[in-house]
Amino acid sequence: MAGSPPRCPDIVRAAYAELIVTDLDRARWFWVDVLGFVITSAEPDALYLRGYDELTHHNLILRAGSDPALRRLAFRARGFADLGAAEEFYGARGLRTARIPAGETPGVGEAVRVEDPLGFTVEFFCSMIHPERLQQRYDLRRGAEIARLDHFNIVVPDVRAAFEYYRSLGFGLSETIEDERTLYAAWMYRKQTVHDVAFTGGDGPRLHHLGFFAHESHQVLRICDILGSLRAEGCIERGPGRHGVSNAVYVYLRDPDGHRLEIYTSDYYTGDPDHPVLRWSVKDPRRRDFWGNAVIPSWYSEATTVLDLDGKPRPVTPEKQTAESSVGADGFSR
Ligand code: XXG
Ligand code: FE2
Repeated sequence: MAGSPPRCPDIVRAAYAELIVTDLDRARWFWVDVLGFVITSAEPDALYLRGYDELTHHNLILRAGSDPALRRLAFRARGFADLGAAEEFYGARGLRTARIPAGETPGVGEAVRVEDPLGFTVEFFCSMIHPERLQQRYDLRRGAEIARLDHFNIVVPDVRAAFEYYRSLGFGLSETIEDERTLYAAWMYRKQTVHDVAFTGGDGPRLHHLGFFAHESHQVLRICDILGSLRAEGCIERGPGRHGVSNAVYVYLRDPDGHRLEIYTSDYYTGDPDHPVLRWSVKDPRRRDFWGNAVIPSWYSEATTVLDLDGKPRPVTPEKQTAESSVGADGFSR
């Protein structure tokens, strides 16, 4: 209809990501043998992985390639009409979109891929096959007993612009780190948890980490013990600890290509329509670790290159705002 605003896709949740890894056997060792992801299907150059609670085909694709990168982030949309809504929403902003036929990605129905205003390649799909349920196959569980994907954390040069864009996509805001002048970080959701997406200020677009849910904090500790026993303690980058923001228990790991992931558990429900925002002062030493432990500098500065719709690396724009690490009080800057 003439004059009506472009429709907005109804997003259900953060669903999966595709990472480029430089040695698929080494990546399989880390993600499957050590962390405990389940292989739903395998191709000579790709693995399709999920957690034990995930009822759909995959949460993560690992694809062999020459340089480590993020190929795309994928959100589940509610229905088929939302694919058209995504084309309208991004097309109206002059951004590239592409229709992807059903089955081009194993297990996934027809989809729409876009280059979003922040420079990320994002997919919207509304159907994915349901393989065998593994929730009660306790006999199969290994490693961190990953349950499912929880969230994406992306590095952006302008956190407020990222917040405004995701708000226009219908995301709710759960928590922030800020001062009177600057929004340093924000956590936003569609499913009823603290977040599906969060923003870290820095040179971007880059992927900061993929957050995977485990059911209990002992799984966070156990994966650290396993990595220590394997003399792979160098994969532990930050934590274990309890976050201030989200109240979750966490550890950040780096895979053999340097991609960062988080094992994350015990955050909280955000589904009430009047859910109140929790705003942390950037000067609060408990905001990123409730026990006041320092954030290692690499956590703020290192991140994964992102690819455009054609698979080419995206150039990064330098951080526009004051860096949180230069004003924060989390121990690193103490
Ligand atoms: O998932 C998260 C995080 O974005 O990875 C980081 C929840 C909280 C935090 S923070 O470091 O701010 O406590
Ligand atoms: Fe996270």
